[in-house]
Amino acid sequence: MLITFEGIEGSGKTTQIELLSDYLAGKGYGVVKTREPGGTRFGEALREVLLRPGMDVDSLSELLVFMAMRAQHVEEVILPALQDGKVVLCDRFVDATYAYQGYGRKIDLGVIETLNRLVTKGIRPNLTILMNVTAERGLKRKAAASAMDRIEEEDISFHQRVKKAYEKLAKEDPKRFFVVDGSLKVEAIHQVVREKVGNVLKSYGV
Ligand code: T5A
Repeated sequence: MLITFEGIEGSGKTTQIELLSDYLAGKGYGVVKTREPGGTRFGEALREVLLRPGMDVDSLSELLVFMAMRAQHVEEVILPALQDGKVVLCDRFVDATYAYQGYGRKIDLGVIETLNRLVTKGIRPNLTILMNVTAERGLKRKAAASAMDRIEEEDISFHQRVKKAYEKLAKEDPKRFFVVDGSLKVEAIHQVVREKVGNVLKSYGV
């Protein structure tokens, strides 16, 4: 079972993954918590370079590095965990590339589709939880929490395009996406997420 969390910067994905992971582990599920960009030694090393403030990265190069990291992540972490019957909780996955590189950087969506299919070996999330907050709110949270990385430093219109893109992706695939109001309190969001995930696990007989 692959459950992905998506959303703009500071939407609260990481906070919710931590809570959900602890909750599911407490219920006896085997849980693998992972993230993109990163998730492997190779990916975490590239993440640091890719997000370094001030690094000059061309859009196509950025796309290809995200895809290289995903190929390694699928092969080394996600596929083995799924084969082992684990519940995999992944902080960002394929949809982030459509939202950021496709709609944000305006790279052809067909190219992203082809590369995503290649590097994921056809794996698709069973459930995608989209944390929905305004770009202003998300960026304010991030700015209060830590220094901004290279992508977070993009102008507000870029982040607004990414937010709209996520909403569009969710509308196009309503069976897979579950949209959560990310402006609610942390515990209130966790309750909603927990209930949804519980129902989905039940529907898959997990
Ligand atoms: N990227 C990624 C691409 O461009 N293409 C791709 O294909 C992929 C995979 C790094 C960047 O990579 C880009 C997108 C990103 O720009 P990342 O690792 O997800 O992606 O970035 P992070 O910086 O780790 O995470 P985010 O910025 O997205 O933040 P989160 O995880 O959404 O938010 P979180 O939980 O860390 O919370 C942020 C702050 O808000 C508080 C938290 O305590 C924290 O201080 N908070 C709340 N405050 C009030 N109410 C709530 N409900 C709150 N929930 C959290």
